[in-house]
Amino acid sequence: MFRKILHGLAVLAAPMAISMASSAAAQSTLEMVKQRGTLNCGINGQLRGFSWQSEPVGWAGFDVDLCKAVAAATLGDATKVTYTPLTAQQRFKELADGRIDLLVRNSTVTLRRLADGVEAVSVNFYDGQAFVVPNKLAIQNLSQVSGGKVCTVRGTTHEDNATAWFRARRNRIDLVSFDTNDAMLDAFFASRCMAATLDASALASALIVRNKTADYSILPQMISREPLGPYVRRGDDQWANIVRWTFQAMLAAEDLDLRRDNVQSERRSNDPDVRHLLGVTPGNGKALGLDEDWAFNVILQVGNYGESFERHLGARSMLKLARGQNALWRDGGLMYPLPMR
Ligand SMILES: N[C@@H](CCC(=O)N[C@@H](CS)C(=O)NCC(=O)O)C(=O)O
Repeated sequence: MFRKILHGLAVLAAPMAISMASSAAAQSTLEMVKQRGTLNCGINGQLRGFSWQSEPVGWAGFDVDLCKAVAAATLGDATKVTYTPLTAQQRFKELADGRIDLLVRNSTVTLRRLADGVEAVSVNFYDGQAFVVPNKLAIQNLSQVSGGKVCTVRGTTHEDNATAWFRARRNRIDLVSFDTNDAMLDAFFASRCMAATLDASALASALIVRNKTADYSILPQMISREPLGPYVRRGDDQWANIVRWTFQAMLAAEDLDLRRDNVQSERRSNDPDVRHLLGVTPGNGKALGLDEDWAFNVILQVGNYGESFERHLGARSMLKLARGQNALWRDGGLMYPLPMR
């Protein structure tokens, strides 16, 4: 009898032991980042304005700022980031396999990507797919590209979008796909294609970096919506929330006019929204598993959304992109900060 009970216990105990071992091994992403002391962030690396490396600045850009912001929120230090440049094709596998904690790589939020097991937590840039053509071809609108060769990057949303757009108009194009942006642009500027297609922001960046604005034009027609945003691995809700609310803190800071140069003194503000955001009124930090000054660190070290946009993409940058759809909702854009309560 006793042996029977013992046996029964052993049968029960075995799965318990396995599940305890696996829960001890399954550290949360926040714990891993803290233990490592650095955030592993996957970026593009070839896209001036979004993620780009230069001396003596190091990595800089609008996407890089979001990596820095998450490091400031979680580690209190925006410089504690290890950047990994990834191709379009590699990016989601690197995230799913745990080699990066966060992917901020001009990545469109789509149904298939989410259904495939990664999680998009925000839209940090509303974009659309555009086409660039050489001025010498005198192309005025996109249908004139029908039947021609179009250069594109493998593993992007652009291949399907472009094929579908022409097919819907009973036309076709000859897609020529490359693994990297640089290889694609080299081919396009060497006249191997009639047009090249990318996110409009990426096209603007490429023309400026390669000094081609005089001889090439971006056609005004956009064929898709490309809501770009940060991705995290599925299955760690706390981490998803940390990234989501770090981005929201940057938007809320713009709305409340909290900037790098005034956030210190604004800690004495009487505005309840400011006090909640900066952790003077505690609670948000605890809810996310972070120090109460997490958002204060983001704003002090990286700045608000508008500051980041202007620095890397807007008036104060080489790209000189208009805020457009990326303006705050009260200025007619789509950026709508959620309540930080
Ligand atoms: N937003 C699109 C496109 C993203 C993308 O990868 N774009 C190309 C053109 S800018 C790129 O970044 N290429 C760089 C590379 O793969 O090396 C997507 O998520 O699929």
